[in-house]
Amino acid sequence: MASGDSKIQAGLIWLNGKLVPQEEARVSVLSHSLHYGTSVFEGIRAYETAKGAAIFRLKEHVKRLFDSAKTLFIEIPYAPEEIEAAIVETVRANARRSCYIRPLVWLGDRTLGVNPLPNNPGEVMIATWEWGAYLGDEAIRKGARLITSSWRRFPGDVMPGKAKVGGNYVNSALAKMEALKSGADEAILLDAQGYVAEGSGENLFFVKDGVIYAVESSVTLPGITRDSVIRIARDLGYTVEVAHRVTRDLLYAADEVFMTGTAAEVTPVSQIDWRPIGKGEAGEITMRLREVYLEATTGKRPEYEHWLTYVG
Ligand code: PPE
Repeated sequence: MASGDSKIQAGLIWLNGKLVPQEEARVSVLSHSLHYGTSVFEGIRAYETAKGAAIFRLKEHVKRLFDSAKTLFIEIPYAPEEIEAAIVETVRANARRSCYIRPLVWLGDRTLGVNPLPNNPGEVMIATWEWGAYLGDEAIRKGARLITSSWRRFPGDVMPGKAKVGGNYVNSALAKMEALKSGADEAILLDAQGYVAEGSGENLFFVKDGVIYAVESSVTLPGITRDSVIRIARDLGYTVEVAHRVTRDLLYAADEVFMTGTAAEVTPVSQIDWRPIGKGEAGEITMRLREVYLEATTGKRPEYEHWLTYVG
């Protein structure tokens, strides 16, 4: 998102209990997490609705943040309800109609050396900024071009892939840079056995003969968008199966492929490893799911309103 001289415009940032201007939201250069990647985070979106900004699946994201922190023995010095309230407060304070929300928990400068214990409690910040189409507007219109990365997604006994740990994203960043430098938009990471795991920041789905398959591997992040899209697809009457041990050639032969993520929302895929998927354009079922997903996030679908937290 930020490139060249541009800078993220986060306005007021919630830092350890107080809202402060972005310029004042500073951390120690001796933070354990800066040195070793021992942070945990979330990515959430707020959408503009007829009743003002609403945060999509806030509770589920905050729950995952606490689960991630537990994995690293990081103590979050607030209750989940306090973090939820702080997120609402941050969106409200910045008068955002819609935005991306990044809660981050990290270890401060009480200890260095690999052992982070007992560098607790963690520090907490919540920042918001405007973030458009994750893979660009063209990827939404024409479909994203993916390559299979030479970087594998780490197995669960190497890194905790079910947790959103900062250090995990070195793996994602390597795959993403490889994709961009190869002229593609995004990377597919295979797991250690060579089966499809996910994108660098998205879960993967494919459609074959009218059935929707959610790609699953033991190292796939349990995506909240993925869960929402499975629910929506079933409610629309589609058959959705969870597909394990998906090889890349299964994706090449699919009628449609798409990716889901908080940032990516529902993004169609037009090419994988330079092979057109289906007609080589955004798929019909994909775009139907995208449409209903965006209706759900923007409060146009009463049946999914329980997923929204109005900022007020
Ligand atoms: N897999 C990975 C590796 C991942 O990072 C994400 C989210 C997902 C799947 C989808 O999860 P969910 O957002 O709960 O549906 N990626 C976040 C990070 C994006 C970034 O560049 O930073 C996101 O979409 O917020």
